[in-house]
Amino acid sequence: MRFDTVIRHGTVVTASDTFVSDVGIKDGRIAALAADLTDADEVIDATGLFVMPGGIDSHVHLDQPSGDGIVMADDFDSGTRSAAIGGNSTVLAFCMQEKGQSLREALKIYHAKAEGKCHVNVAFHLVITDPTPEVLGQELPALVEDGYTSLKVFMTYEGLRLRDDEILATLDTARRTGALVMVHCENEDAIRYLIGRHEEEGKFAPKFHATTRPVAAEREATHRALSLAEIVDVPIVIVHVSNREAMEEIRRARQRGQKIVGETCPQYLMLTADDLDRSEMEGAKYVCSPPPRDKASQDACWEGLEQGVFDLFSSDHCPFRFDDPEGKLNEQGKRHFRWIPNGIPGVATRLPILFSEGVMKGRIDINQFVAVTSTNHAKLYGLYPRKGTIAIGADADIALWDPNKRITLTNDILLHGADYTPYEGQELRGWPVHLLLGGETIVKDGLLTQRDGRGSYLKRKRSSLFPREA
Ligand code: DUC
Ligand code: ZN
Ligand code: ZN
Repeated sequence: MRFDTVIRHGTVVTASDTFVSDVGIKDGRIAALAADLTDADEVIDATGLFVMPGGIDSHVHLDQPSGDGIVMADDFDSGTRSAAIGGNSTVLAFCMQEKGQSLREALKIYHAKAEGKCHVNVAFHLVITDPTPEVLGQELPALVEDGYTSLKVFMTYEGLRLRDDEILATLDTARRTGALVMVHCENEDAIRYLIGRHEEEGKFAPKFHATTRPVAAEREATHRALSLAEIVDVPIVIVHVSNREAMEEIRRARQRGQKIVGETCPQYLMLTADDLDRSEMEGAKYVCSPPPRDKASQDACWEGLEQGVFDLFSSDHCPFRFDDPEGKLNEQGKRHFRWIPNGIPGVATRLPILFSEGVMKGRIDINQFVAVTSTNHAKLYGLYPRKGTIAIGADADIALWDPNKRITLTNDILLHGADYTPYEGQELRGWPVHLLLGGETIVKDGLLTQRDGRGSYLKRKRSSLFPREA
C-alpha cells in the first residue's frame, strides 16, 4: 500500500504497550503498524521520539459567559490553538444552559461559537442548570441519541447549582438514557456561611477564597453526590478532586460496588493555597474551585494517579486575564475575593507537566500517562476506539514527544488568551514537538503550521460505562 504519510523509527506508546514501529497513515486513519514502511508521499522521522495518541482534554471551558463584565480569556480559536501546542488533538468543552433556555438553544449558540474556529477536534458536555420536566423528559434523551452523551451538574454557585432533588432527577434521566454525569462537588451553603463569617471579620484578600472553600465542603459534597448516584444506581464522574478526603470517598464508593470515575488536574499537583497568598494581588491568578490545598494534598493526588483512583487527568482550563478589568482584577475583584472569577489556564500545560513531573520523575509509567491523558477520556466519553489510541483503523490524531527537550514555561509560548500562566518559570523535560490531526500536520517543531482551524465537531457514542453500547 502507498501511504499518505509514514512516521518512521518512533517508539509507539498506547495505554497498554510500548513498541518500536513505523506508522502508516492513509485517508486520515492509521492503516499500518509495521517495520520499514517506506512507500509514502511524506515521511516524518520520529527517531528518538515517542509516538502517542493525541491528548484528549475532557474538561475545558471556552467562551463561556462568566458574570457581569467578566470575559473568559479564550474563545474556541485561541483555546484550541493552545490545546494543539500542548499536544492535544481533542477537547471536550462545556455548553452552558442558561436558566429558562432549552438545551437545543444553548447548543446552537455554542456550535456557532466553535464553527470554523477549532484547531483541534471538539465535542460538548451539556451543563444542566435548569432541569425542567421538558429538559429531562424530552430534550435530554433526544440529545443523548444525537451524540451529546455527557452532562455536568454543579453543587455550588448560586444560579448554577442544583438541589438534591434536581440532581436525583438528572441522574435518573442519565441512567435511563445512558448519559455520563460529571459532578462539581462543593457544598454551596457551607461556602456561603463561611463567606459571611469572613466578611464580618474583614477578610477580603484572594487567599480567603481557599479558606471559604475548605476540604470539608468538598468532602461532604463528594459523599453526597456518591450517595445520590448509589441511590439512583448510575455511574458518575467526580471532577477536579483536590485532596485525600474526597479521594477516600471515591475509594469507599467503589468498594461498595459503585462505578465511579475520578478526575484530578495539574493545579492539585503543582499549586497550594499559599499561592493565593502571593503579594500585590498576584494570588488572584491562582483562584480556582476547588482551590489548591497543601503539600499533603498534592502528595495524595499523586498517589491517586499512581494507584488508579483517578482515571482522568484533565486541565479544567478556565482562563481569565489577570491584569484586566474584565478578568481577575476587575473593580470588585480587587476588593473582595468572591468577585475574582474562578479558574486558571492550563490546556497547553496539562500534558507537559504530567510528562515531566510524572513520567520523567518515575511517578507513573508512560502507558499510564497515555491512559489518563487520552485513552480513558476516549473510552469514558464515547470516542473510543477512533480516538485515544494508536491502532489500525483509528484516526491519525498523533502526538510525537521528544523526551529530551527541555523547556522553561513562559506565558508567550502557550498561545492562549490569558496574560499569565500559573506555571511561569517551571522547568520541564519532554515536549510534544509534532501533532497530526486526521493525518495532517498541525504542529511541527513545536510551532503551529496552520493558520485556520482544521478541527471537527465529534458526535459521540455512549460512555464505556454503559455496556449496552460498548
Ligand atoms: N468549576 C470548573 O469545573 N471549572 C472552573 C470553575 C469551576 O468552579
Ligand atoms: Zn467544576
Ligand atoms: Zn471546570
